[in-house]
Amino acid sequence: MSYNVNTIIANTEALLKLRHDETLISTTPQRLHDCLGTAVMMAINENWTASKKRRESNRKAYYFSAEYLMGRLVYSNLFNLGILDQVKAALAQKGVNLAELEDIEDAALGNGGLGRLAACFLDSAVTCGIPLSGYGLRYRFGLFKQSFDERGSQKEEADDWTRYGDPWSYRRDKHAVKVKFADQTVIAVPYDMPIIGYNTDNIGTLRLWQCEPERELDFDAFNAQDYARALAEKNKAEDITRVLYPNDSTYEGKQLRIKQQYVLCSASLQDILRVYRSTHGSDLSGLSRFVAVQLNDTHPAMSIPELIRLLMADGMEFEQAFQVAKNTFSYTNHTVMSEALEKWNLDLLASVVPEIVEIIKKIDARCRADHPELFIIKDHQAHMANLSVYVSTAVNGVAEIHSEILKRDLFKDWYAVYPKRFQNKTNGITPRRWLGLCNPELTKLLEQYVSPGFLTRLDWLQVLKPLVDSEIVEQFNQVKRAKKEQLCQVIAKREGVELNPDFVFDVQVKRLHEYKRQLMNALSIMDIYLSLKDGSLTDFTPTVFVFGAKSAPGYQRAKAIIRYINQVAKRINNDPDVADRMKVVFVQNYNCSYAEHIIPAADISEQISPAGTEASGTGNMKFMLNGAVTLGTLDGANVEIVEQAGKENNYIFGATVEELESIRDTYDPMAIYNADAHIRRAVDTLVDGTVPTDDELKELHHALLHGASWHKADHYYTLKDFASYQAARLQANRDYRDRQAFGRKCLMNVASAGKFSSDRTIRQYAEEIWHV
Ligand code: 26Q
Repeated sequence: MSYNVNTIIANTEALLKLRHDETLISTTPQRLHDCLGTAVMMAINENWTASKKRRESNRKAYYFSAEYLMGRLVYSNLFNLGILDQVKAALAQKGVNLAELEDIEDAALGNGGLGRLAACFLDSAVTCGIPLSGYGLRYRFGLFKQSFDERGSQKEEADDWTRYGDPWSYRRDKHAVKVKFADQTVIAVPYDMPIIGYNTDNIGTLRLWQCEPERELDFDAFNAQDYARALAEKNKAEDITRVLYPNDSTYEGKQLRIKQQYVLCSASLQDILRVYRSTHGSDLSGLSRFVAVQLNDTHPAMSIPELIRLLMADGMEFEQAFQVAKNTFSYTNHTVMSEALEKWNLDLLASVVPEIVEIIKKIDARCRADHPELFIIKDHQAHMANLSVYVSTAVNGVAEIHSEILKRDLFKDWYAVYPKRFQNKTNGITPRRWLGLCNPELTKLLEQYVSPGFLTRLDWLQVLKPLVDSEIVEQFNQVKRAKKEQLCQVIAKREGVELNPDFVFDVQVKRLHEYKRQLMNALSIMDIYLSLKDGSLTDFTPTVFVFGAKSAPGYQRAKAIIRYINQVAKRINNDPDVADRMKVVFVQNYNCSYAEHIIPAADISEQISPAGTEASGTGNMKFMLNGAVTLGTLDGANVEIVEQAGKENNYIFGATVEELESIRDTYDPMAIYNADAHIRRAVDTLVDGTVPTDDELKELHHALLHGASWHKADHYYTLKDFASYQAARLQANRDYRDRQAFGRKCLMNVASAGKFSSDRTIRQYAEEIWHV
């Protein structure tokens, strides 16, 4: 492998001339991106074709996911090809700054953790040479763009991510397939994205389906001058893949969502069967010997009845089709929260995909016959998680504690019958994007102590542990300082807030949800602020508190929390009394690319969900790898992070799962509120005019104070964990001042992050589930 940078630059220039009659200098960042991307696609073309050829007749795994949060591809692709610095230098010579491409939009075809995990897995699989292809949906609009208005309320805007072109995918008309619904038939057209591995000629494929009408225009209606009707069919088809559902924690029983899911399932399976037949012949009974399909949560679970339907249409009996499906699919669960578990009303489902309902009923009957205590259908609803457990080879959670909770709680009855089916696959992150690309400074430092090449052998980082001395810590602290300066510039430009890089950077970035407890963080900040004001808190290291989060547009409580935090920020940032000691900034439109700036600059990583609620978390791993300490609960992968890095190098607080379970019915937040003046003072700022209040903030206040049994109440134990959170947070804040000791903790985290490479995760899937 060696890619010729001169050829890529020359082709970029030729394309700019051909398409726009422009030069590198005269063009826009968007057009430069489009042409540079195309030139890279030309360069990898041969390798891509060869990679597909090599895999043709072998056993393969397929990742089915409704979401892929790819982020910005230009830098990561150049980085993985090993030519980022050369391209940068070559362009610089011609007077062009590659940093201009910071304006290019992310491919945000995902909400958060689950979608980003899918993207990290593709990077790891191709880098490790594991035969894995992705199937998904090509939404016309990705996750909305977020801004805040004067009041600090979230505003959403459509994410027209392909407006200036999408050089990173090719339309493959010849593999388009038909997908039939009760009321319409559409064409699903695949767009293929190359997945460029790191330091390898191997190139994988992400195939994304886009819905189009069978015919572009209804000419009868057109000729009758009924233009609206003439276009109606086209719109109705395109509507299906028009927009990503911006919800990441509560499922919505919407017909359009069923159609999205069914297109993903049906089109992908038709495609897999086409390839299978072309290499293995028309007998589909051996399918599962060559095909393993991983379901990324239940969003693609209709694949199970759809495969059975396709096999039966091919002449197979139900029982045999059932066995083939069972041996083909495996299912990953990403949440234990009941409101996120998909349950489809059978009438609604039948109004869209009637044949699928018939097959689900057969599966339910088979299940109930064998195991009267188990069910797929209950109260006229299809439980997609149960379906996925029943018809699969393996079921896994995404962190040890989560996988245990699945066995003990959510799938207790299933575990009793199928104990061997249940596995754990602790999540991971790709070290290429989340260290090599976003933190070249730290990567370079680490290369001096760990052999170069550690980005594909992340466990090598542990050789650092005995080497950590005052000199390395000093070098690490300098890198951290540089990353903070860079972030300060980004934030000044985008948010108009000036920050001091000498401050502690305390960061919580993730989707906004009550269970993630951004509100607890904000109340704690309020308590710190008021304690600085009244002089009771003197031993405090100046701190910037950074938030980044999108709320689902219809999630009113989450939106109220955003507004409150923005009001808190405004109040604190405008108070000259504390200007030298604290700042609060809630960045707008937090996304993958913003994360790449923020995470390397963090000192403290906030991972503060109540134990048992966050399935894994993956942001926690990104912070760890970039040398932040975790301020967190014993939840999700935090448990394994401190297991690897040591409790002494992190700040763990709060109740354990067992403790929370034991107080579930007796939790009395009012008693805590009455007993603690600090909590009272902080919580009351929601309603007492410290910041502008409103009905929704009053409702939040009410909810915090009423026990978990009341329906409008805090199920997330905010007040329960508050005191221990505040103590741990202030401890970390004081410890920071010993720059050597704190830097050492950070580096011990870096050295312990090897386990959290998605290379390790994907190898475990390959060996323990897919057998590829
Ligand atoms: C479902 C039905 C209808 C509309 C939307 C949805 C939907 C979409 C996305 C439901 C859930 C999601 C996303 C869930 C998610 O991101 N879960 C996170 O997955 C990560 C990767 O495993 C974990 O690290 C996180 O703990 C988990 O919250």
